[in-house]
Amino acid sequence: MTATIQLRHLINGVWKDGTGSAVTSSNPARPTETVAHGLQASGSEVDRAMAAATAAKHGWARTPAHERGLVLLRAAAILEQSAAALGLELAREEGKTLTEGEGEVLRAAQILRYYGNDCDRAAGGIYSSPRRGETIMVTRKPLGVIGVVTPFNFPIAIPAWKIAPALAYGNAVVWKPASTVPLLAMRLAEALNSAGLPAGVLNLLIGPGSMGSSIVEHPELDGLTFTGSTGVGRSLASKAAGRGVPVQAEMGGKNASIVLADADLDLALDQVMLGAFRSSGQKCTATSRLIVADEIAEDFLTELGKRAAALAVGDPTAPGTQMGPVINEAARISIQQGIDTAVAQGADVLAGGNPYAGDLAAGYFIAPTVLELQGHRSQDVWSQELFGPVLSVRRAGSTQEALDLANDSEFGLSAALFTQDLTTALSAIDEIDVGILHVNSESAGADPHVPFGGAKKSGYGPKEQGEAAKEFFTHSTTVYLRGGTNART
Ligand code: UN1
Repeated sequence: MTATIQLRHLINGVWKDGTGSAVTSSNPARPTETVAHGLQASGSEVDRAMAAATAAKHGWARTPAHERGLVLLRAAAILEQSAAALGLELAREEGKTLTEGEGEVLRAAQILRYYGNDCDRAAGGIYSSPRRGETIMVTRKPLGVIGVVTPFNFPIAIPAWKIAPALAYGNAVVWKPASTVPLLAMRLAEALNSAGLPAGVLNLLIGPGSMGSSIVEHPELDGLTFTGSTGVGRSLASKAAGRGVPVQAEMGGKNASIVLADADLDLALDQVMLGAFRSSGQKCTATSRLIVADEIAEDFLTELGKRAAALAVGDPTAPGTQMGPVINEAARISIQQGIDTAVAQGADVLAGGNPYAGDLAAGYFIAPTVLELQGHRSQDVWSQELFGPVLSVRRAGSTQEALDLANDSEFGLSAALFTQDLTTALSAIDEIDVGILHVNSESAGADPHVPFGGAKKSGYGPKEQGEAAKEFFTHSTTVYLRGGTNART
């Protein structure tokens, strides 16, 4: 039995107990086991955090970018040194496997390194002027105070990919993580704090969902970055936009994998399994729809059903476990309801489908589920994001039909296409309407130096990562620069 950890908030460089109601994070594999416990922040703490960030923002903006970068690089080293311990805490608090948990901590470190190093790269641009004796220069300045609202499913990597660029480009941050994963939030804030971040530059508030609105409605807010559910994202985005505050919201996905007849089927099986079931399907980039070419469907789906049924589901901290629980009871209930509705609407169950009995029934486990949908009747499980280990399948009679089915969604975050035919791949790149397309790899995954974000209803505002992050977290000043005399040559 591991001791319960005390949750605190970081406000103006000081760790403080909250003054709101109790908050507990528990192990979703064994819900009676408390991981961390404390008191939530309340409205007065939001005010103090915003005031601290506002007071700190000018000093941080004026700190040489190289020095800001060094803080991020030191924080990356701290995470790397403690990856095994933090990976275990992540698995206990969020429920992904130990391997995935440790991998996520290292990914957060990689993100911090990318932005830490980016502080020593180009800070703007120089353009030629149509006028003699003049140069046009574009410089970048931080927005100011950024509100960061993050989801449960990547408790440390998603915060890192928002907070690292916000800080690298000179902003101060007020951060509200999902209240189900406060411990990992504290760990990232601790790493940045120990790395030498000045007081007030990063403030962490653990609080209820409504705290997102308090942050967005705060008069001192200069920008908002959000990842999470479509409903919350749209509500926060509309509040921010209504106040003229720049906003970036990363929301839902209903990502398709297409397996064509000429694909390497073994590769496709491996990748579809990873895309659908890693992190218990709780990624906005997870594969939740599968489209299989008619010619190969029978054998492919039989093998897929077998592999899904054979996944080792259980305690995510136990060696050998391939899939852990979902985050909480509400998620377990809504995902199981989604499965039950699909079955009632005529789906064939190729794997999973039923709630667990026995040991696993005590945790928030959902069986890896593969549902084949018949014909083209409308089915909720085809269109609605369940955010769990549930894969719905349709067969396609032609490549064109497969591509049309992939586009049959209000969302457009990611997709995966399995084919060995370059001509087909090239035309699919044009036709599939998504922000991220994987050719012959799973639908999830993201690198810090390239744009991340969706098409259609998956996102609102600019993309994340790489140059896109620099665009979002700064504004530009175009400088028409001439010498100070009349002698223009
Ligand atoms: C990934 O695909 O590895 O919330 C990252 C999410 C995404 C991140 C996905 N914003 O799942």
